[in-house]
Order: sequence, then structure tokens, then C-alpha cells
Amino acid sequence: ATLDTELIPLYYGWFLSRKSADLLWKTKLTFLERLASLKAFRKRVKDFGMEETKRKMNLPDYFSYRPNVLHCTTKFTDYGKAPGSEHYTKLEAVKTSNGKAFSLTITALFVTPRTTGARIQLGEQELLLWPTDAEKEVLPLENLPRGSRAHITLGCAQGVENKQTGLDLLEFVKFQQAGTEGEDMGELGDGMLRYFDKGLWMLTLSKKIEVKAIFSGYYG
Ligand code: 2AM
Repeated sequence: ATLDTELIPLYYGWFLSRKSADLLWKTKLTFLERLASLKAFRKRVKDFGMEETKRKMNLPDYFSYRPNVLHCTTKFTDYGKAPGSEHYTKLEAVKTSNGKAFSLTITALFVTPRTTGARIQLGEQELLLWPTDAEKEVLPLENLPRGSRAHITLGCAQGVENKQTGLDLLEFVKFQQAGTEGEDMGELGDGMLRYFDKGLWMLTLSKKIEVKAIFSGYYG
């Protein structure tokens, strides 16, 4: 029997297809392996609370929390308890996009002492599903471009909440907005590596990765 109530999900987002998720996961592991092997990284493992040793840091293990479904959150609605969740649920774009397939563009991968994730460049259609205050909500005093928080969490260090990944990404964006591009660490695999202060590493991909994803709510 159907219960006559419309439930607001825990969150809305784009959920990667199995194939795309597998590809991104492999890309992440390769990146973490290469980064950990890098001399410049080894010299800066103190940022990660590690002692500088001859042994290579196990970055995949360091990010011990792994999401069970790779996705890009658009709106955390918390079953209707989060501010603006009812408004979001009622948006025309949200209603018509439910269950629709999208192609998302990944432009960079990043690592911080807390999280690792993929940066997403939203197109016009994706921005229709992006809450207008997604960046302001966390950094009210900054004027960051809409969509700059868009990411896929690929892992978190022990005891770190997954929502930290988006906040970490905004740390990079703040640097870039201020005209700080970070220290050029040269080529690493399929991208250019840069080191920003405080253990912030970003690999800008020379060839953007397109992933297939379905927009929907997640009820948990
Ligand atoms: P994430 O998008 O960075 O991975 C369920 O917890 C999902 O909602 C996770 O994917 C998580 O982080 C995201 N999430 C949790 N709390 C949030 C919040 N307060 N704001 C935005 N996203 C949040």
C-alpha cells in the first residue's frame, strides 16, 4: 500500500554509472600512488601528520572512508530538515531531471590532509540544478563562482566527515580567486600538479574526464 506522504530525500545529486565509477576509481588510485611516490610530496608528508621517512605513504589507506556510491551532491536536504530543502525539491528543473542521465566533466583531482576528491565543471544544464546559495551557504563573505563547490568525494581521512570535501575544494578556489596558482610541481601522469599551502595538492587534468551520471534523490 502507498503511504500518502511525499518524502524529501537525504540529498540530491548525480550518481555515476557503474562503468564511470570504476573508471574514476582507477584514476584516483593511480593518482594517489603517483603522488605518494613523488619526492616533492614525500618532503611534505608532515602536512599529513606523518614523519618524513624513506617509506612511501599509503595514501589510498590514509583515506579510509570511501563513499559507497560515487556521486556529486547538488543539495543536502536532510529529509527536509536542511534550510531551503523544500524550495529545492519543488524546482521545475529538479522535478523534470529526476532519473535523467547527464554527462559530467571532471577537470581536476585533489588531495588535502582531510579529503580527496574530483573537481567538476558544471555546464549550463547542470547549473539549473545547482542551488543558488551553495557556495554562499558555507563562505558567506566570499564571492565565489556558482558551481565552484561541485565535486565528487573520493575519500576522507579517519574521523573526517564527507561534507569536508566540498569545503576543501573551496580552499583551492579561494587561492585561485586571489590569483595564487600554487607552486608548479610539473607533470604527473595525465595532468599538471600544483602545491598550494597547508598540504593542498591539485592535479589539473590535461584531458578532462567525462562521466555518465543519473540525477536523483538519495533516501538512504
Ligand atoms: P559530499 O557531497 O562532499 O560527498 C550524504 O552525506 C552526502 O551529502 C555526502 O555526499 C555529503 O558530502 C553530502 N553532505 C553531507 N552534509 C552536507 C552539508 N551540510 N552540505 C552539503 N553537503 C553535505
